[in-house]
Amino acid sequence: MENRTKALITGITGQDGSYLAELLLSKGYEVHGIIRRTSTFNTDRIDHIYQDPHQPDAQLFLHYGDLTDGTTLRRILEEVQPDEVYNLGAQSHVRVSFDAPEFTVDTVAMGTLRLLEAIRDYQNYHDTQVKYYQAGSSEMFGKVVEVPQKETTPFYPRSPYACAKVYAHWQTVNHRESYNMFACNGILFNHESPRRGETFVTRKITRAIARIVAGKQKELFLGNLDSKRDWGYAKDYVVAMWLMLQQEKPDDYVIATGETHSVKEFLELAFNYVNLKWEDYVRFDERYLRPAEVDLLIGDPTKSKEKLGWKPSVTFPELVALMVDADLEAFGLNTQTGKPVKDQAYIRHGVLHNVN
Ligand code: NDP
Ligand code: GDR
Repeated sequence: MENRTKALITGITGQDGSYLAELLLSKGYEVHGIIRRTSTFNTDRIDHIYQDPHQPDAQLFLHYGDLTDGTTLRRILEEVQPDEVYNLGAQSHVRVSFDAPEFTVDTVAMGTLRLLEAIRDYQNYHDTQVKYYQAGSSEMFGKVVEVPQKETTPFYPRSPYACAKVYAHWQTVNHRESYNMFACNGILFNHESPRRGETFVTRKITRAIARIVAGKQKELFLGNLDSKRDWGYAKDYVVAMWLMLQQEKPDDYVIATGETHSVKEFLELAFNYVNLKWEDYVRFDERYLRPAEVDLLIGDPTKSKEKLGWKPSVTFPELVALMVDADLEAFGLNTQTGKPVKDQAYIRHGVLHNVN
C-alpha cells in the first residue's frame, strides 16, 4: 500500500468542500470527509468523486459526524489519523444566522473549539503533528474600519455568524500560540461557483435568470442591492487553503481578488449576458434584509500573493458568465455565445447532475 497523505475535511458536502476534495484527490491524497446524517441525500456535490470504500484503490471515505458532537470528532480523528484537517463545516448563511444564532455559534465557534481540542489531544497521545486549516471569513471585518481589508485590519463583526467566525479565528491563533500547533486561518472573501448554495445572492440571481429564460419564473425577489463584495471563484480559493498548509510556518492570510462590485453590478452583468434588463424582473422583499448589513468588502491579497504565490484566475465578468452558463445549461438552454461551459453545473433534484 502506498503511503498517501491523509486529509480530513469537515463540510465536504458544501461548495468549498467538494472543490477541495477534488483538488486533494488530484494530488494523490487519501481524503476523508465528515457528513451529517440527513433524511434525504446531501452528497450531490461529491457524488461524482464518490468511490465504493470496498474497492482496494478507494481514496475517498465518508464518516458520519457533526461539529456539535465532540465525541464523534475524536473518534474520527483516531480512525483516520490525518496529516491535515480542513475545517470548512459551518451554518454559513449570514441572514439565517440571525434566525438561528445558537445553532450557528455552536457549529461555527464551539465546533471549531471542539475540533482544535480533539486535535491537540490526538497530537499529544500520538506524538505527531496535524496541520489545521480554519475557514475564516471577510464577514469578520464587518463594518468598515479600513479599506482594503488586510490581515492586520481590526474585526468588527455584524452578525451571529461573523461573531462566531471571529471567535474561531482567535481560538485558532490561541491554539497555535499556546500549544505550538500548525494552525492557519484563511480569511476568505466571497467566492462563488455553479456549486454555490442556491440562497446566496449570486447563485440566486444566476439560477433565476435561467428559470426566467426557460419561462419558469417571472420575478426575482431580493433585498439590499447596494452592498459591495469582493467576489472570486471558489475553485481558485481552495488552492489557497492547501497552499497555506504546505508552508514552513503556520500563518493567517487574506484571500481575495482586490476588486469590489455591488449586488446591482452583478445583476446588470448577469441579465445583460442573456440580453435582459434586470429592472424588468427584480422586486424588493424586505425579508432578505439583515438587521445589520456589511456594506463594503474589498480585500488586499498582497500577502497571499507574495508568500503563497496565489492569485485568482477568473475575473468578475468571467465568474458571472460561467455561473449563468452553468445554470442555463441545467435547463438545456444554449448560451448566448455558444462558448463551452467552464464549470458544469451542480443542480439539485437531478435537473443536471453532471459535475466536472
Ligand atoms: P456551504 O454552506 O456550501 O457548506 C457548509 C458545509 O458545512 C456543508 O457541508 C454542511 O453540511 C456543513 N455543516 C453545516 N453544519 C454542520 C455541522 N453542525 N457539523 C458539520 N458540518 C456542518 O459553505 P461553503 O462551502 O461556501 O464555505 C465553506 C466554509 O468557508 C464555511 O465555513 C464558510 O463559513 C466559510 N466561508 C465561505 C465563504 C464563501 O464565500 N463561500 C467565504 C469565507 C468563508 P450539509 O451539506 O449537510 O448542510
Ligand atoms: P454574504 O453572501 O452575506 O456576503 O456571505 P450573500 O450572497 O448571502 O449576500 C451578499 C450580499 O447580497 C445581499 N442580498 C442578498 N443576499 C441573499 N443571500 N439573498 C438575497 O435575496 C439578497 N438580496 C441582497 C446581502 O444583503 C449581502 O449584502 C457569504 C457566505 O458565503 C458567508 O459564509 C461567507 O463568510 C461570506 O460570504 C464571505
